[in-house]
Amino acid sequence: MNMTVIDDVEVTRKIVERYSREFLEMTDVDVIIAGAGPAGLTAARLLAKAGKKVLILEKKLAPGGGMWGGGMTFPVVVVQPASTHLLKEVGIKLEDAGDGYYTADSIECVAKLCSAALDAGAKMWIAVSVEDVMMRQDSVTGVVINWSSVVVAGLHVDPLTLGAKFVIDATGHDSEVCKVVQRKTGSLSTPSGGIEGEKSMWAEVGEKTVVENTLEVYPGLIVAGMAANAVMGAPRMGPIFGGMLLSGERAAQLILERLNP
Ligand code: 48F
Repeated sequence: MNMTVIDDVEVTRKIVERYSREFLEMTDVDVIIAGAGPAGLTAARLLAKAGKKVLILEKKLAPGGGMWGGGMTFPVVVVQPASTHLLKEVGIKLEDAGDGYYTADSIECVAKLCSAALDAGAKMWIAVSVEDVMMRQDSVTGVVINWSSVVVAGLHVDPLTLGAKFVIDATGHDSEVCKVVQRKTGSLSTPSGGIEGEKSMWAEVGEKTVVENTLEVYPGLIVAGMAANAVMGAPRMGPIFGGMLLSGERAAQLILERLNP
Protein backbone atom coordinates (compact mmCIF):
# COMPACT_ATOMS: atom_id res chain seq x y z
CA MET A 1 0.00 0.00 0.00
CA ASN A 2 1.28 3.47 -0.90
CA MET A 3 1.17 5.47 2.38
CA THR A 4 1.49 9.27 2.23
CA VAL A 5 3.96 10.53 4.81
CA ILE A 6 2.24 13.32 6.72
CA ASP A 7 4.60 16.17 7.37
CA ASP A 8 3.09 18.65 9.88
CA VAL A 9 4.99 21.57 8.43
CA GLU A 10 3.76 20.66 4.94
CA VAL A 11 0.15 20.76 6.26
CA THR A 12 0.79 24.34 7.41
CA ARG A 13 2.28 25.21 4.03
CA LYS A 14 -0.73 23.80 2.13
CA ILE A 15 -3.17 25.86 4.18
CA VAL A 16 -1.25 29.12 3.96
CA GLU A 17 -0.45 28.67 0.26
CA ARG A 18 -4.11 28.16 -0.67
CA TYR A 19 -5.46 30.91 1.60
CA SER A 20 -2.84 33.39 0.35
CA ARG A 21 -3.60 32.59 -3.28
CA GLU A 22 -7.35 32.93 -2.74
CA PHE A 23 -6.91 36.07 -0.64
CA LEU A 24 -4.95 37.74 -3.45
CA GLU A 25 -7.57 36.65 -6.02
CA MET A 26 -10.32 38.34 -3.97
CA THR A 27 -8.65 41.68 -3.18
CA ASP A 28 -10.67 43.38 -5.93
CA VAL A 29 -14.10 41.94 -6.74
CA ASP A 30 -17.51 42.88 -8.15
CA VAL A 31 -19.42 42.60 -4.87
CA ILE A 32 -18.45 42.31 -1.21
CA ILE A 33 -21.20 41.19 1.14
CA ALA A 34 -20.77 41.94 4.84
CA GLY A 35 -22.65 39.27 6.80
CA ALA A 36 -23.49 35.63 5.98
CA GLY A 37 -27.10 35.56 7.19
CA PRO A 38 -29.99 34.49 4.95
CA ALA A 39 -30.09 37.81 3.07
CA GLY A 40 -26.34 37.91 2.37
CA LEU A 41 -26.17 34.24 1.38
CA THR A 42 -29.09 34.57 -1.04
CA ALA A 43 -27.63 37.70 -2.65
CA ALA A 44 -24.24 35.96 -2.93
CA ARG A 45 -25.69 32.92 -4.68
CA LEU A 46 -27.67 34.93 -7.23
CA LEU A 47 -24.80 37.31 -8.00
CA ALA A 48 -22.28 34.49 -8.35
CA LYS A 49 -24.73 32.54 -10.53
CA ALA A 50 -24.90 35.61 -12.79
CA GLY A 51 -21.11 35.39 -13.21
CA LYS A 52 -20.07 38.09 -10.74
CA LYS A 53 -17.03 37.80 -8.50
CA VAL A 54 -18.48 37.76 -4.99
CA LEU A 55 -16.85 37.72 -1.57
CA ILE A 56 -18.84 37.21 1.65
CA LEU A 57 -17.19 38.38 4.86
CA GLU A 58 -18.56 36.93 8.10
CA LYS A 59 -17.36 38.12 11.47
CA LYS A 60 -18.28 34.94 13.35
CA LEU A 61 -16.81 31.47 12.95
CA ALA A 62 -20.07 30.02 11.63
CA PRO A 63 -22.10 31.59 8.82
CA GLY A 64 -25.91 31.58 9.04
CA GLY A 65 -26.56 34.61 11.27
CA GLY A 66 -29.93 34.52 13.00
CA MET A 67 -31.29 31.64 10.94
CA TRP A 68 -29.55 28.77 12.81
CA GLY A 69 -31.61 29.22 15.93
CA GLY A 70 -35.06 29.23 14.26
CA GLY A 71 -37.51 30.59 16.83
CA MET A 72 -36.04 30.65 20.34
CA THR A 73 -33.75 27.72 19.33
CA PHE A 74 -36.65 25.54 18.10
CA PRO A 75 -34.85 24.78 14.81
CA VAL A 76 -37.76 25.66 12.57
CA VAL A 77 -38.42 28.76 10.50
CA VAL A 78 -41.63 29.99 8.89
CA VAL A 79 -41.75 31.32 5.35
CA GLN A 80 -44.54 32.67 3.23
CA PRO A 81 -45.50 31.43 -0.27
CA ALA A 82 -43.95 34.38 -2.17
CA SER A 83 -40.46 33.33 -1.07
CA THR A 84 -40.60 29.56 -1.45
CA HIS A 85 -38.81 29.61 -4.85
CA LEU A 86 -35.65 30.83 -3.08
CA LEU A 87 -35.69 27.81 -0.76
CA LYS A 88 -36.69 25.29 -3.43
CA GLU A 89 -33.89 26.51 -5.75
CA VAL A 90 -31.31 25.35 -3.18
CA GLY A 91 -33.11 22.10 -2.34
CA ILE A 92 -34.59 23.04 1.05
CA LYS A 93 -37.56 20.84 1.94
CA LEU A 94 -40.73 22.75 2.82
CA GLU A 95 -43.71 21.62 4.83
CA ASP A 96 -47.08 23.14 4.01
CA ALA A 97 -48.27 24.20 7.45
CA GLY A 98 -51.62 25.47 6.20
CA ASP A 99 -53.17 28.97 6.28
CA GLY A 100 -50.51 30.24 3.83
CA TYR A 101 -47.52 29.33 6.00
CA TYR A 102 -44.66 26.98 5.16
CA THR A 103 -42.06 25.69 7.59
CA ALA A 104 -38.46 24.55 7.05
CA ASP A 105 -35.70 23.09 9.21
CA SER A 106 -33.46 26.04 10.12
CA ILE A 107 -30.27 23.97 10.11
CA GLU A 108 -31.04 22.56 6.68
CA CYS A 109 -31.74 26.13 5.52
CA VAL A 110 -28.37 27.49 6.63
CA ALA A 111 -26.41 24.48 5.37
CA LYS A 112 -28.04 24.61 1.94
CA LEU A 113 -27.96 28.41 1.55
CA CYS A 114 -24.20 28.32 2.32
CA SER A 115 -23.52 25.35 0.12
CA ALA A 116 -25.47 26.83 -2.81
CA ALA A 117 -23.67 30.19 -2.56
CA LEU A 118 -20.29 28.44 -2.59
CA ASP A 119 -21.31 26.08 -5.41
CA ALA A 120 -22.39 29.10 -7.46
CA GLY A 121 -18.84 30.43 -7.11
CA ALA A 122 -19.04 32.90 -4.21
CA LYS A 123 -16.12 32.89 -1.80
CA MET A 124 -16.61 33.24 1.95
CA TRP A 125 -14.12 34.19 4.65
CA ILE A 126 -15.07 33.66 8.26
CA ALA A 127 -13.84 35.37 11.43
CA VAL A 128 -13.29 38.56 9.44
CA SER A 129 -15.03 41.78 10.52
CA VAL A 130 -15.88 44.67 8.23
CA GLU A 131 -14.98 47.72 10.29
CA ASP A 132 -15.09 50.54 7.73
CA VAL A 133 -15.43 51.27 4.02
CA MET A 134 -13.10 52.69 1.40
CA MET A 135 -14.47 55.85 -0.30
CA ARG A 136 -13.59 57.58 -3.56
CA GLN A 137 -15.45 60.66 -4.87
CA ASP A 138 -18.37 60.17 -2.46
CA SER A 139 -18.85 56.55 -3.39
CA VAL A 140 -18.18 53.34 -1.46
CA THR A 141 -15.48 51.43 -3.37
CA GLY A 142 -14.56 48.68 -0.91
CA VAL A 143 -14.28 47.64 2.71
CA VAL A 144 -11.76 47.82 5.51
CA ILE A 145 -11.35 44.52 7.35
CA ASN A 146 -9.66 43.02 10.35
CA TRP A 147 -9.59 39.61 12.02
CA SER A 148 -12.52 39.36 14.43
CA SER A 149 -10.06 38.05 17.03
CA VAL A 150 -8.15 41.34 16.82
CA VAL A 151 -11.40 43.28 17.28
CA VAL A 152 -12.55 41.10 20.22
CA ALA A 153 -9.15 41.38 21.93
CA GLY A 154 -9.16 45.15 21.42
CA LEU A 155 -5.69 45.05 19.88
CA HIS A 156 -4.40 48.13 18.13
CA VAL A 157 -3.70 46.52 14.75
CA ASP A 158 -4.20 48.38 11.50
CA PRO A 159 -6.68 46.74 9.09
CA LEU A 160 -6.43 45.80 5.39
CA THR A 161 -8.60 47.05 2.51
CA LEU A 162 -10.44 45.19 -0.26
CA GLY A 163 -11.96 46.78 -3.38
CA ALA A 164 -15.46 46.15 -4.78
CA LYS A 165 -17.79 47.75 -7.33
CA PHE A 166 -20.63 47.33 -4.80
CA VAL A 167 -20.82 46.56 -1.09
CA ILE A 168 -23.90 44.99 0.50
CA ASP A 169 -24.56 45.63 4.18
CA ALA A 170 -26.25 42.37 5.24
CA THR A 171 -25.10 42.60 8.86
CA GLY A 172 -28.59 42.19 10.35
CA HIS A 173 -30.07 44.23 13.21
CA ASP A 174 -26.81 46.13 13.80
CA SER A 175 -26.50 47.48 10.22
CA GLU A 176 -22.81 47.91 10.96
CA VAL A 177 -21.61 49.14 7.55
CA CYS A 178 -24.40 51.71 7.19
CA LYS A 179 -23.70 52.98 10.71
CA VAL A 180 -20.05 53.62 9.80
CA VAL A 181 -20.98 55.39 6.57
CA GLN A 182 -23.57 57.48 8.39
CA ARG A 183 -21.05 58.41 11.11
CA LYS A 184 -18.39 59.41 8.60
CA THR A 185 -20.47 61.11 5.90
CA GLY A 186 -23.47 62.34 7.89
CA SER A 187 -25.82 61.40 5.06
CA LEU A 188 -27.61 58.27 3.91
CA SER A 189 -30.54 58.11 1.46
CA THR A 190 -33.09 57.72 4.24
CA PRO A 191 -35.96 60.03 5.25
CA SER A 192 -33.82 61.79 7.89
CA GLY A 193 -30.42 61.23 6.27
CA GLY A 194 -29.47 59.06 9.23
CA ILE A 195 -30.20 55.60 10.63
CA GLU A 196 -33.94 55.62 11.35
CA GLY A 197 -33.76 52.71 13.84
CA GLU A 198 -35.56 49.40 13.94
CA LYS A 199 -39.15 49.34 15.22
CA SER A 200 -40.75 46.70 17.45
CA MET A 201 -42.15 43.39 16.23
CA TRP A 202 -44.77 43.47 13.47
CA ALA A 203 -44.11 40.63 11.04
CA GLU A 204 -46.87 41.54 8.56
CA VAL A 205 -45.40 45.00 7.93
CA GLY A 206 -41.73 44.09 8.46
CA GLU A 207 -41.80 41.32 5.87
CA LYS A 208 -43.19 43.68 3.24
CA THR A 209 -41.02 46.68 3.99
CA VAL A 210 -37.76 44.71 4.13
CA VAL A 211 -37.95 44.22 0.37
CA GLU A 212 -38.98 47.84 -0.32
CA ASN A 213 -36.17 49.02 1.97
CA THR A 214 -33.51 47.08 0.08
CA LEU A 215 -31.94 50.15 -1.46
CA GLU A 216 -28.71 51.85 -2.42
CA VAL A 217 -28.47 54.02 0.70
CA TYR A 218 -25.18 55.58 -0.34
CA PRO A 219 -23.50 55.38 -3.77
CA GLY A 220 -22.00 51.90 -3.99
CA LEU A 221 -23.64 50.67 -0.77
CA ILE A 222 -26.77 48.51 -0.84
CA VAL A 223 -28.52 47.57 2.40
CA ALA A 224 -30.31 44.20 2.62
CA GLY A 225 -32.08 41.97 5.11
CA MET A 226 -32.81 43.07 8.65
CA ALA A 227 -30.27 45.88 8.24
CA ALA A 228 -32.59 47.43 5.62
CA ASN A 229 -35.45 47.71 8.11
CA ALA A 230 -33.10 48.94 10.84
CA VAL A 231 -31.74 51.68 8.59
CA MET A 232 -35.15 52.71 7.20
CA GLY A 233 -37.09 52.63 10.48
CA ALA A 234 -39.30 49.58 9.89
CA PRO A 235 -40.38 46.77 12.23
CA ARG A 236 -38.58 43.54 13.11
CA MET A 237 -40.32 40.30 12.29
CA GLY A 238 -38.89 37.42 14.34
CA PRO A 239 -38.53 33.88 12.98
CA ILE A 240 -40.33 34.39 9.65
CA PHE A 241 -37.62 34.46 7.01
CA GLY A 242 -39.17 34.87 3.56
CA GLY A 243 -38.53 38.62 3.55
CA MET A 244 -34.82 38.10 4.27
CA LEU A 245 -34.47 35.84 1.24
CA LEU A 246 -36.51 38.17 -0.98
CA SER A 247 -34.40 41.11 0.20
CA GLY A 248 -31.23 39.22 -0.77
CA GLU A 249 -32.78 38.56 -4.18
CA ARG A 250 -33.68 42.26 -4.55
CA ALA A 251 -30.14 43.36 -3.62
CA ALA A 252 -28.73 41.04 -6.29
CA GLN A 253 -31.22 42.42 -8.86
CA LEU A 254 -30.32 46.03 -8.05
CA ILE A 255 -26.62 45.32 -8.51
CA LEU A 256 -27.08 43.28 -11.70
CA GLU A 257 -29.15 46.12 -13.22
CA ARG A 258 -26.20 48.42 -12.57
CA LEU A 259 -23.42 46.07 -13.59
CA ASN A 260 -25.21 44.79 -16.74
CA PRO A 261 -27.18 47.86 -17.91
O1 48F B 1 -28.53 38.69 11.46
P1 48F B 1 -28.46 37.98 10.18
O2 48F B 1 -29.07 36.64 10.06
O3 48F B 1 -29.01 39.00 9.05
P2 48F B 1 -30.13 38.87 7.93
O4 48F B 1 -29.64 38.06 6.80
O5 48F B 1 -31.30 38.04 8.63
C1 48F B 1 -31.93 38.50 9.79
C2 48F B 1 -32.51 37.32 10.50
O6 48F B 1 -31.52 36.38 10.86
C3 48F B 1 -33.28 37.66 11.76
C4 48F B 1 -34.58 38.27 11.47
C5 48F B 1 -35.52 37.50 10.58
O7 48F B 1 -36.76 37.79 10.87
O8 48F B 1 -34.87 39.31 11.93
O9 48F B 1 -32.50 38.49 12.60
O10 48F B 1 -30.58 40.24 7.69
O11 48F B 1 -26.94 37.83 9.73
C6 48F B 1 -26.06 38.91 9.77
C7 48F B 1 -24.64 38.35 9.78
O12 48F B 1 -23.74 39.43 9.69
C8 48F B 1 -22.63 39.18 10.54
C9 48F B 1 -23.25 38.49 11.75
O13 48F B 1 -22.28 37.76 12.48
C10 48F B 1 -24.30 37.61 11.08
O14 48F B 1 -23.81 36.33 10.77
N1 48F B 1 -21.99 40.47 10.81
C11 48F B 1 -22.46 41.47 11.61
N2 48F B 1 -21.62 42.50 11.60
C12 48F B 1 -20.59 42.17 10.77
C13 48F B 1 -20.84 40.87 10.25
C14 48F B 1 -19.40 42.83 10.36
N3 48F B 1 -19.09 44.06 10.78
N4 48F B 1 -18.58 42.19 9.51
C15 48F B 1 -18.86 40.93 9.05
N5 48F B 1 -19.98 40.26 9.43
